[in-house]
Order: sequence, then structure tokens, then C-alpha cells
Amino acid sequence: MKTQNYILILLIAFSCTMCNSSKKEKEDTITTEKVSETDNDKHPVLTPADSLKLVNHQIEVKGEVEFPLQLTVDSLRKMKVATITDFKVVCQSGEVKKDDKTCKGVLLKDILEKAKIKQSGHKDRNFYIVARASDGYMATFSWAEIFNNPTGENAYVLFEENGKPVKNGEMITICKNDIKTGPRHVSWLKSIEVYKVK
Ligand SMILES: Nc1nc2c(c(=O)[nH]1)N[C@H]1C(S)=C(S)[C@@H](COP(=O)(O)O)O[C@H]1N2
Ligand SMILES: [Mo]
Repeated sequence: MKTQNYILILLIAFSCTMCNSSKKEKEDTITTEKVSETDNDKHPVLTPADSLKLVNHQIEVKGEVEFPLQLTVDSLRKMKVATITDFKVVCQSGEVKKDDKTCKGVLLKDILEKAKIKQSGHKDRNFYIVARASDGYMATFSWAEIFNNPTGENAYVLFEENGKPVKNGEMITICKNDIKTGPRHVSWLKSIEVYKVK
């Protein structure tokens, strides 16, 4: 009987140690994740040479569209150009990263209408649009936002800021009515991709 109790106590003690060690492992993992997340949050300032490597002279409009397009600043200038005034780029942290007096661009909606999303009928409207940059950064829009919401009149591809070509790359997407405008401000824009929700 005594030996049995002894074994029982030993077993309980052992399982407690196991619990603690697995808990500790979890804590360690979370700590590492936090560190890398903080790294990701940084806004590294690229050297002009590195920024130049990311520049695209044209953006591709592709995916679920009838007419894939390759747009340059010149071809955007031939479309309906809008002037946007007092546009602030605000990071998710609240920091104001840029304050443009004026900028010029074309509505993302006009670009998508030109490329014509492949829709099979009026109920076929579950599409998402990815604005992708050459450094891997991306932002997402939805069909409903662009075609059935005021956001459609606020999402642009910009090519000029304060009378000069945009700085990081030649074209940038923005969404004027976003609460924080940093996230969908996509520099070094490379493509606008249309996908259907599967
Ligand atoms: N291509 C690209 N666009 C980007 C980013 C990026 O890392 N790459 N950073 C975004 C973030 S987090 C913000 S707040 C704004 C402004 O950041 P910036 O001052 O670093 O351009 O651009 C956004 N656009
Ligand atoms: Mo940001």
C-alpha cells in the first residue's frame, strides 16, 4: 500500500513537470513570434539605388479579366485623370508618413472597367482585387467596395505627387476614405490582380 502511494505521488509530480515544460515551450515560441512581428513592422528607408531596383515602368492588370492590360504612366494620363488634394498617408500606428498637397491618378474602378471583370451574370460578383508591389507588399480590395460602395470613388492609382512623379516606383494605389491610409498605399506597384472567391 505504501509503495503504491509513493508511485502515485511520483506519477503526479512527473506529470506536473511535463505540464510546466510544455507551457514554457509555448511561452518561448510566442516571445520569438513577437520579436519577428516587431521587425516586420519597421519602415526601412531604402537607398535610392535599392528603390530603383523595385521600379516597374508598367503595371499589369490580370486574372479574371476579359482584356488584360499593361498600363504605363503615359497610358494613365490618357484616361480620366483626377486631382486629389490634401492627402495624408497615415500608418496603422497613427504616424503621418506623407502629406501631399496635390496628387494625380486614375480611379481603380475605371481601370477595372477597362479590363472588364469576367462575370457570368449579375450574381457573379464575389471577386477580390490584389494590388501587388515588387517588394512583395500587397493590399486587397473587393468587388463590392469598388462597384457598389463609395470606396469606388476613392480608390486610385496615383502617378504624380505635388507636381512630380511619385517617389517609390512610378505608380501607387491609395484609398482616400480608408481610416488609416498607409495599408492600401502600395508603392512600387507591379500588378492589379482580379480573383474570384472559390
Ligand atoms: N511596396 C510597399 N508599399 C508600402 C509599404 C511597403 O513596405 N512596401 N509599407 C506600407 C506602410 S506600412 C505604410 S504606413 C505606407 C507609408 O509607408 P512609407 O513611409 O514607408 O512609404 O506605405 C505602405 N506601402
Ligand atoms: Mo505602416
